Amino acid sequence: MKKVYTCFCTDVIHEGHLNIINEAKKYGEVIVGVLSDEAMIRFNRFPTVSFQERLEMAKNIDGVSRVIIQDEIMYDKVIAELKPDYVIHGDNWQKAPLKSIRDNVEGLLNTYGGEIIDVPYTFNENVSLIDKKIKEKLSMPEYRRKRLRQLIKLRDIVKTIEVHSGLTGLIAEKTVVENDGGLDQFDAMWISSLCDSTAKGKPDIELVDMTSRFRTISDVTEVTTKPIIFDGDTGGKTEHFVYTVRTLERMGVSAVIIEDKIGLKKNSLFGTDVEQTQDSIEHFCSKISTAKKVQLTDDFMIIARIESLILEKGMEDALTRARAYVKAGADGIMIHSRKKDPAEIVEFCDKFRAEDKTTPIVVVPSSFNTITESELAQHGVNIVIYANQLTRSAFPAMEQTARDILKYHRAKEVDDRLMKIKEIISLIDEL
Ligand code: SPV
Ligand code: MG
Repeated sequence: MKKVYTCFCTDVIHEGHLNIINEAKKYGEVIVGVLSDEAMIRFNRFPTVSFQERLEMAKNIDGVSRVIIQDEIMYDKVIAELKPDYVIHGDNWQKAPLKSIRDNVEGLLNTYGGEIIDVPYTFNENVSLIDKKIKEKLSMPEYRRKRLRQLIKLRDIVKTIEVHSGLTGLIAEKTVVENDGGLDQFDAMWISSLCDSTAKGKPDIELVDMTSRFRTISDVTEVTTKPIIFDGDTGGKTEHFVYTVRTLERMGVSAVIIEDKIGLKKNSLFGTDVEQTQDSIEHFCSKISTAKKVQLTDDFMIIARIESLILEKGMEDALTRARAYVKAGADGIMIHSRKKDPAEIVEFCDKFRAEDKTTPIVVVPSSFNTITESELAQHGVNIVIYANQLTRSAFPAMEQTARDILKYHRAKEVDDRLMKIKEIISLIDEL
């Protein structure tokens, strides 16, 4: 009997999947691959049910003879092992970004005369309602909040991009690219104090108040499902910070990062060009431990950010603080640097990892931007944050458009580089 293979990366079996199985049955024995969590989050969304449950779901479909695990998006391994006569899939993979997967399968099948069967994708009200419901579920606080801890376990490095509005949230949520023979997307979002303030035309000095920062979170959560790391600046007074933690938990934020500075906070990238004061170890530790006590969920993370390298206090000071903050209850450490050379970050990570194998390390490579994600991961980094690149790319583009409209006394000359009106009006999904 011929072998027909299909791969499922879904939390719910709906009529679209059953249609594929029914078609597949016409060609031979049906084998279903269930995509692993690790692979699923690279191009689709985070699973809302466990891998085990997804396996069971596939096993229970009438007409499925065997269920196997597919642990990579691309089919190389699975096709080499199974040598299916046919691979069957919805025809939605004829378009990017899924087309790269279809191309991969086509190339592999061509080597021995296997064939692809494209089944018309089932678009109907019921299927799109199921799809919407899964998304809605992922955006709910109790699902979103715990996802950062899950990602740290699943990913070599959690890729995080800055967002400061619904629109930038949509970019973080929806951008999927074909890269290095695979598909990729961001894992999480960073609500940067710098970009949240800049978007409001304000300096990054804790001037934009928490009510306004929470409003930004709310704008982002309304249109996204990915987990959020909130830039909490210094956390302010401990008596205030405890309330911030409770609110963030309630909103479904996964983590807050607070930096060990006191008094008027200025952006770290000014370094020692401006006056900034580092907090005492004792005081900052007490802020961490007090907040950990009021935290209600096990999911939420309080991450301590060390400014010793920024303020040129030396590596030993940074490491001493890291140890103390972890002991005080910090769920992670962020180490920051404004040097172009990543050497001091790498040195910190290696030394910290030599004595602490598990506490997550976060870095923000705005200045030391030559180091790659895999190099960071090799030095024990768990979360990388691209903290301001979206804002820094948008501003010059908008400014140039404004200049050109003034220059030409009309908008025709700028039109070619603009998003089409049709695209922008259909960018936002309607309920
Ligand atoms: C931010 O994005 O606001 C940060 C990172 O705190 S940095 O600007 O590098 O200090
Ligand atoms: Mg900041």
